[in-house]
Amino acid sequence: MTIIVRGGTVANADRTFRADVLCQDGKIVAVGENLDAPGGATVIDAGGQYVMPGGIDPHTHMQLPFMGTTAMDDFYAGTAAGLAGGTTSIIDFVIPDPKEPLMDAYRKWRGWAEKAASDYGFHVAVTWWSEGVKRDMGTLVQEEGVNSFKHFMAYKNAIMCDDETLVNSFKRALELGAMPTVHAENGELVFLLQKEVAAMGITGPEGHPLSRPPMVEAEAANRAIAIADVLNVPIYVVHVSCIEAAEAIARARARGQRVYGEVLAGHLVLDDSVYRHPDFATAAAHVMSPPFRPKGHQEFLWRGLQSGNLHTTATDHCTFCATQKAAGKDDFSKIPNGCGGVEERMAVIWDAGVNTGRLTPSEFVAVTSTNAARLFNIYPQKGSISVGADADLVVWDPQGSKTLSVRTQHSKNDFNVFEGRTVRGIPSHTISQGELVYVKGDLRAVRGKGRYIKRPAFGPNFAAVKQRAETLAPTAVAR
Ligand code: URQ
Ligand code: ZN
Ligand code: ZN
Repeated sequence: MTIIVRGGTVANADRTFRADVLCQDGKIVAVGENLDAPGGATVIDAGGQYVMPGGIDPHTHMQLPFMGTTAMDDFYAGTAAGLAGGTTSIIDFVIPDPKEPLMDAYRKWRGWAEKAASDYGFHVAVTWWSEGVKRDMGTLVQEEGVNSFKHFMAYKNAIMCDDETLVNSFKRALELGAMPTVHAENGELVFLLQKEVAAMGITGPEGHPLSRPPMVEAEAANRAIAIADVLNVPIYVVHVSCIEAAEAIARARARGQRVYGEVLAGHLVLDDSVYRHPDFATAAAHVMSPPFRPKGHQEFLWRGLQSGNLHTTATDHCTFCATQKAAGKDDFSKIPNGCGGVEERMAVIWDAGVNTGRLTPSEFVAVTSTNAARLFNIYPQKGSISVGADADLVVWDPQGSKTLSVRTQHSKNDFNVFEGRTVRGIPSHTISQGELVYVKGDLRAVRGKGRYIKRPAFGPNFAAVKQRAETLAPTAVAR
């Protein structure tokens, strides 16, 4: 298919400029003014609109088996919803059970993802440690194009990993040129606080944030950052939700440490009042970890994105319906943790970020696409409107408006955490692999069209990091 996007303003992370964009055979083949289009090309009039790299959501959990159930949106429904919102790639997670070989889990998730409608990659979680895990990490990097390994510091008695696993896995990641990432909450503190909150007679969703205060996140963020610093390996902190964790990242970066932070659209615009909603289903629908925080935290997260101390935005799309959430009707610690957002992320961040002056259009592109592509080593194949890049684009109508609602979402879930929010700035067209997959409300996602995207290990910069570690290592004292 040949598509020419005419008359728009191209917005890349580095600049915006007037240009047409010609897409052919799944690639961008020309970017420039007054381009000629071969006969039969599909013409999209992008006048008054931006032409941006398709969004990359670096944090989703499609059809995740978790807390005794399975997330509602599978890899087809979830990626189709993403395309409707301008997101053309996701990076999801392979999460082995403790003692499950990483390669077994990886093959299982690869099978599940074959139904995806858009391109996808996988972070692989290290949930236990053995020589076999170490070996599988090597196979995943060298043969399967995985360059990031996740570590859950929360979820005790499930997928939580201890310091021994963190240290061994971070060290292995450095050897392999892979990025360690962390869910930074102290799972032991959560476990104790859940019992203490329950002992106070609090069983409803209002107990969830009480059992996970910001310092529970900050302790883990500081610990993971310190381990990474000692081992001299970069680190990526997912879903940074609070001032204290964002400050930990800023402090480390000010000292020159390679620390990167991710923020969820939900944490940027929602606050903890949702947990005090009188309706259980509404409050429970917002139970995710880390929890939505008191109002003051959001502005600090926005400033983290503005200042470059936080780098990517994501959704942690992991949807559970009311019936599933009701598992925690009498005990908030049993409410499956997770919320949606893969379709709404870009519009929510444009409306609350660009329309308010917090972000320029280029900064918007950086935090919704390009930075994730760079950090996970798929730039400029992804995250760029440039010749040779994949033809993953979104034509963005800054004057378009819609009210976000469960009634119009494409997610299979029965709740929308952004319910009723009217946004200005929405996608008019989404192009994925050079095909028109979304046109002004008409979703044309194709089941199974998505491709697994290999992400190469990091090259010389990582080697330099490793080499520096060796030079810094104390020399043996001759006695
Ligand atoms: O912790 C995560 O990232 C997964 C299990 C999704 N759930 C959540 O509450 N964030
Ligand atoms: Zn998490
Ligand atoms: Zn997650």
